[in-house]
Amino acid sequence: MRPTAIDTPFFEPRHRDLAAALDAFAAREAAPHPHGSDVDAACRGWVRALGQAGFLAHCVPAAHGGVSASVESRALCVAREVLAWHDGLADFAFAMQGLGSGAITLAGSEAQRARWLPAVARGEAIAAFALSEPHAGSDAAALSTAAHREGGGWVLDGEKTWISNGGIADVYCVFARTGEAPGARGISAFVVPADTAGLVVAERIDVIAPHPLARLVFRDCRLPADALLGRAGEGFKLAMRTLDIFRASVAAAALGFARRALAASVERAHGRRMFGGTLGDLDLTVAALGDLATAIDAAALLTARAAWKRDNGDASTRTTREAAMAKLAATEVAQRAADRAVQLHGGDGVRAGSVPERLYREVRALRIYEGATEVQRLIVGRQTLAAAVPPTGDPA
Ligand code: COS
Repeated sequence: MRPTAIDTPFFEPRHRDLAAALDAFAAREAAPHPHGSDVDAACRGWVRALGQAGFLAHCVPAAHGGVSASVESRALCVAREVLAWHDGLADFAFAMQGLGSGAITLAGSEAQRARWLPAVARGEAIAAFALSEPHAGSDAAALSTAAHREGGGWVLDGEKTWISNGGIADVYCVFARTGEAPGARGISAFVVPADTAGLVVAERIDVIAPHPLARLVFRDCRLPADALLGRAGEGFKLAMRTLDIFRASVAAAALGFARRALAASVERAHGRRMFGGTLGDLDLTVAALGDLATAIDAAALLTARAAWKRDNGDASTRTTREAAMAKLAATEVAQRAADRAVQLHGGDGVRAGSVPERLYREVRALRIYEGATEVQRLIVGRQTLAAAVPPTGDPA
């Protein structure tokens, strides 16, 4: 497959080369992993293979084993669209290496970066991002896992849930309340190796598109002073900056699923005979596919814009709004595309193991994780309101 917007000016020849290399790699490596199979082993296998082939190097900066000086959003997007088209677990394995290590890339000390990033890039260490809690999902600033200073280090207590790579990760970036101020300004980030005493994988969580996922408990979990990631009290902003990068890439993964669903629908429309013609002869089918193709292209352009703007900005460039729009549009159209593929396949669309059935399960979580659709609407809506009525009273 070729990423939807790859031939627009947002992308460069090296992105087209990356897409072609990954497409060949994924076509070779993709294998079915039915519900009940060993998802940990499959995920580890993808991490190892992606690392050995050099693709995970796109998840970290060049100074620590990566490809570009700073992690390039367009490369992440290209990789995720291609991988998702082939295999949701391959996309997951790739993306979580980036998300899990993203806060270390953005704010880690030289020692933290040197310890973890090259190993993440080689696929020798698995990383995880631990923000969500049982009572703090969309309202991330309400998190209650706490860290306090003691004996020159930190003690972490609390619970995290829905942690991707939970149970197989070697390192977790954990966000905890440190109390410098109420709310978002009183949160800090920590690098917590998986073998730290007091960190327990309390529950493995099974979901409709299985991947390693867990609830973690921290009980009297003692960390050295240098486990602090970035500055104390700036953990919430660090989490948001990390999500700004990866939300656009979730959009790209959604495009991969959407394109695969559209391809399956087109194949079905051509091949399914009915009413003396084919399914594709029916105006209802034509219109539905037209709507989907348009919405997919629109989402692809939003995604490319978000990634391009970040890659072409400086450290102060915020792409929160663009990334939110991209994630919102792409994940919603992916859901519609998967649903349409199921509908056009009729009974075959709900047969366990069929492409539409797999896509239908795979796309659902994308509208929830890394900021639910409602959070993206909130972000875009708030910024729209702020822009329309500037506090100075000047025209927008
Ligand atoms: N980059 C840098 N700073 C950011 C930021 C960003 N993208 N987003 C917010 N901030 C800053 C704000 O500027 C503000 O700073 P000041 O206190 O200095 O003004 C601070 O962070 C708090 O921001 P805000 O008031 O907007 O926070 P809210 O509590 O209202 O939360 C949402 C905003 C809902 C957008 C946020 O909680 C969110 O993204 N929730 C979803 C979390 C999520 O994605 N979870 C999934 C985890 S991975 S599966």
